[in-house]
Amino acid sequence: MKRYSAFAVAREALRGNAGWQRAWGAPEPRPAYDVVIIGAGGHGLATAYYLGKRFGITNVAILEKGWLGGGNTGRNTTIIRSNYLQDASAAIYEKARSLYETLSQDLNYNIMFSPRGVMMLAQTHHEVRGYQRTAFANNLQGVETEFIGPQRVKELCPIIELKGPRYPVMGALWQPRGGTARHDAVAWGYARACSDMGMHIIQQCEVTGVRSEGGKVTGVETTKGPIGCSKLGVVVAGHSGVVAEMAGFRLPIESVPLQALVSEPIKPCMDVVVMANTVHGYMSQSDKGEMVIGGGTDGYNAYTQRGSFHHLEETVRALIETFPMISRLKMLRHWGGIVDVTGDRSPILSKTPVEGVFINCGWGTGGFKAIPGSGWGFAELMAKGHSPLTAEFGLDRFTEGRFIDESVAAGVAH
Ligand code: FAD
Ligand code: PYC
Repeated sequence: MKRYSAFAVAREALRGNAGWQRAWGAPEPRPAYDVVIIGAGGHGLATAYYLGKRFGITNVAILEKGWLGGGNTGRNTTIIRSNYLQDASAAIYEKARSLYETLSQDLNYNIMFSPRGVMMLAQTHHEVRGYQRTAFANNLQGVETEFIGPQRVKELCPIIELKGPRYPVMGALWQPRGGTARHDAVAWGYARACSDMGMHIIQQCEVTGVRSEGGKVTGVETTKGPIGCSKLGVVVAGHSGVVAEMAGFRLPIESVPLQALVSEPIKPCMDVVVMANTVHGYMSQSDKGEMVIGGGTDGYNAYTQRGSFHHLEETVRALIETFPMISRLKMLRHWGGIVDVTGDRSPILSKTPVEGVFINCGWGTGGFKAIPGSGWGFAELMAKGHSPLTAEFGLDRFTEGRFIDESVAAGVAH
């Protein structure tokens, strides 16, 4: 694959852009691969990439029922932070954040990482104590965060109203190296690099069954025919329960809609990301100028990629009290995704009861930020059977009662 560079842009500008190559191939499936990954979202693609890059495993197919990046990876609001409470979480989210810093260079693909800083507002005494505790924990974990007072909040984000009608802003948990990245570019960058290593990304190929013999996986049934494999990674976010059922086991997980919306583009007015979890809203400004907005999950299980209208109203109300200057903005579009939520709001990266089947799911409302770290650790788990990064996130924690409670750090009401 030819490298992208300023020189390549200049060269192609002079010859009518005729020399660009396809970013990834469109192969027909082979009868079998060493590894099959179900789901070409960020986590599935990153897993495949690190299988190749770190372990030299490239006889890999990534099967996607729709188009790559068309699930939650292409629907999220792109917030990246690693300010979680528990050590196991801080390790994997901080690994991801640090990989994001150099991902554009690593993939030779501009993912537009923007470490503009993320703040989570504290609007009750309880939240002040909670976020101070997180800041202390983060300092011990080597994650750079601090608890800041209201005046600093206002300096960093002048459009905030500190004395809201319901809850005052009492401070914030501030992560200066948190930020955003372009979500599609993360999927596209990994896809291009996987394709370059000879892996097959097969779109419009839905997995409809999992084959096993003597408790060991042998392949999958798909809408493009059966495909054999000796290792299978299930990385399908909101459909994890459905695919697990095909393989014959159950997951402690629920699928719920989460939606987001963007406004018309306006001049730059906000160069940090703000999450206001007590009132249930968060906002950042995209490079195009749109205000990117989201709130909590819907309160019922569903598989529709849209959300309920009353939730939008609640989110917009919350943001207008936090940022009164947006009250006259027009909203351009809204959309939803299906997120997979566990009881302790932490992911599952695990072996399963079927030998050779590995599951990566439960990222819920917050898995975009984790994509590189998750792929790094899950690839190691699939290649070697163990990874220090994923060890705490096994399915066995639900039977052993070793929960990794991140309900506060999740940041999104659900
Ligand atoms: P996905 O990107 O959903 O990929 C799974 C893929 O599996 C899909 O493409 C799907 O089509 C495919 N698939 C499913 N079933 C099958 C099958 N049977 N056969 C073949 N393919 C199948 N996280 C953050 O960190 N920050 C945020 O700001 C943020 N905001 C969010 C806002 C919204 C509105 C939503 C919906 C989510 C948000 N998230 C956020 C969460 C984040 O988007 C997800 O955790 C993450 O994208 C999950 O990635 P994934 O690769 O696991 O799943
Ligand atoms: O996990 O930071 C997050 C997040 C923000 C919006 C949705 N998820």
